[in-house]
Amino acid sequence: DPTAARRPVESIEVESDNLTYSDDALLAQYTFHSTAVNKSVDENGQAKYKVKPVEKHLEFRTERKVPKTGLMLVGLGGNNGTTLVATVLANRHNISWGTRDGIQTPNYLGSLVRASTMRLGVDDKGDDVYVPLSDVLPMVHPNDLVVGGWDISALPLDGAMRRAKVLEYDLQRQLAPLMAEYKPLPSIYYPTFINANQGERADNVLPGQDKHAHLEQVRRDIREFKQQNDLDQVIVLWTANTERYSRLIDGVNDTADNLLRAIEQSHDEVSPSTIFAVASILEGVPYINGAPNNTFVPGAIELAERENAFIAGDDFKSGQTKVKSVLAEYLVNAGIKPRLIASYNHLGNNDGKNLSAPAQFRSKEISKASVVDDMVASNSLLYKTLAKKEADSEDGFVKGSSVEHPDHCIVIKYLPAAGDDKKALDDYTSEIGMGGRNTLSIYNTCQDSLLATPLIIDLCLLAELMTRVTYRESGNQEFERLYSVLGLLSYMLKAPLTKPGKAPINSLSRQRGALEAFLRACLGLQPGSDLINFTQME
Ligand code: NAI
Ligand code: DG6
Repeated sequence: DPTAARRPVESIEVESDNLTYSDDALLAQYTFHSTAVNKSVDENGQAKYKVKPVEKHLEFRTERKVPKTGLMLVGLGGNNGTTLVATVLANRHNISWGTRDGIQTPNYLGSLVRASTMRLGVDDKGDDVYVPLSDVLPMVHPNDLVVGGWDISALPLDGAMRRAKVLEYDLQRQLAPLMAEYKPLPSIYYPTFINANQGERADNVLPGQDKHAHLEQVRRDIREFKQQNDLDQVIVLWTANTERYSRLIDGVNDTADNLLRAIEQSHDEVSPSTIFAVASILEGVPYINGAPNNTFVPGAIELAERENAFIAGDDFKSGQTKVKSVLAEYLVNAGIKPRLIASYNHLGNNDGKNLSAPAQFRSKEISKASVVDDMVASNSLLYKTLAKKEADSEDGFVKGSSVEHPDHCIVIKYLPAAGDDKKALDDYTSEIGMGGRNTLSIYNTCQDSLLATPLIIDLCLLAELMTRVTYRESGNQEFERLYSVLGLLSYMLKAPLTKPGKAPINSLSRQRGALEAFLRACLGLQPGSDLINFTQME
């Protein structure tokens, strides 16, 4: 029975009236607790807060059958694409390889879902019990993913893996025959969106400049991939070159209908990534943006909402920025005031080569810089609200911000000899007590693609899960899908896309906390709390 085969062993059994098990679903009753705050300022300038605890009664329904899932990568032949396929194949076929340190076995280290645990509760001795995240709800195993996709470079993946220079020779040697079977589909190439230096690898492109024809071709590709591999679900993920920003133009990309018309008219400002996003939305498959491009122009978000489709982005949060989202939070929450954050890195892979032009670098600079904004804004004791004139001044590093901000700069240099081993240096200089200064100097080096690959896996596995969860407020008849923009995937993303008008949350611990709370809610369990542990109350 193929259905049974696709249902992973559920190792957690909840004994509670809050959770009902049926053959095909978990039905959880969940009370969501929040705190409503009304802030005012009295005549003496003193802030006053009126607070009300709020409860919302929800039901979550999670389908238990795990679908046969395909992952289509845009940028399949790049460093991340080839490393992802190689990682899945090495794990699936249990291929070990020799290194100068001995024999290395395959694994999914770096994946939140496959290599991390969460605290489920306490045992009868009061000791914490941890479970792998992958065991909390039925989820796809990455070994079962059917991977395919597009690249503007035709090189089959054995050659593309060699070109990427990420993996050890002995692993490449063993994987080569399996990798050779993967051949990227021709893709959309509009040269103005990526660095001109990428032109030399663009030998696998869809003909012509008719953007509507390109949209239809990508839609056909998704349907055919699904059909040929007998898939129940497909996730499309952009891990192709960083594009320059698309200009936001009223009447072109501001609404869903205007965007569709702009594609019909092959408007210059419609990027390849936006066409992939629109194709995925129209095919009803989740689309995730792993690069900093502003793929999700307002019209694309509106289209996703209208079609009840799932989207998420932007830009994998893999190394330097992940650390920043932890350090900035630590400093600001400790009452220490970061005054200066300088982040440099140099790398020598094709990503670095593409980012060496100003327009592509600018996309990356925006997403890397935004990650401290909410933490800075959270502490008005450290950072003052600026008067309008001050906020608009050109002097500061951040223009137009209404909150005082640390000086923050991002520098990326392309040095080919560094290959995929990115070297990142950060200086965090903060103000401490009584006018003192504290400098933290971070040196972060790793293979960039080996950090990014597990994030791709997590994004795919969690997005798939989120397509199987529906909810309703008590009293409502119909179950609804989650909101189109999957903000719960923020942990993996540098500049989390949110519902228009909602500010992103960049704190890594809050991002992880929200994911854990979601998984627990689907089992009818409240979020974990350490109150008892720390107070030693029985
Ligand atoms: P890469 O340059 O090795 O791979 C990108 C691939 O996309 C290339 O094979 C290129 O031929 C292809 N491509 C370009 N335009 C395309 C199009 N329109 N359609 C299909 N294929 C296209 O880069 P890498 O290192 O794999 O990174 C991929 C993306 O992920 C980049 O945008 C990068 O900025 C982003 N990223 C990477 C992180 C990492 O740690 N490796 C972290 C955060 C983001
Ligand atoms: C150089 O910064 C290249 C980029 O693509 C990064 O490697 C990538 O965005 C990862 O960034 P971070 O800041 O999370 O290490």
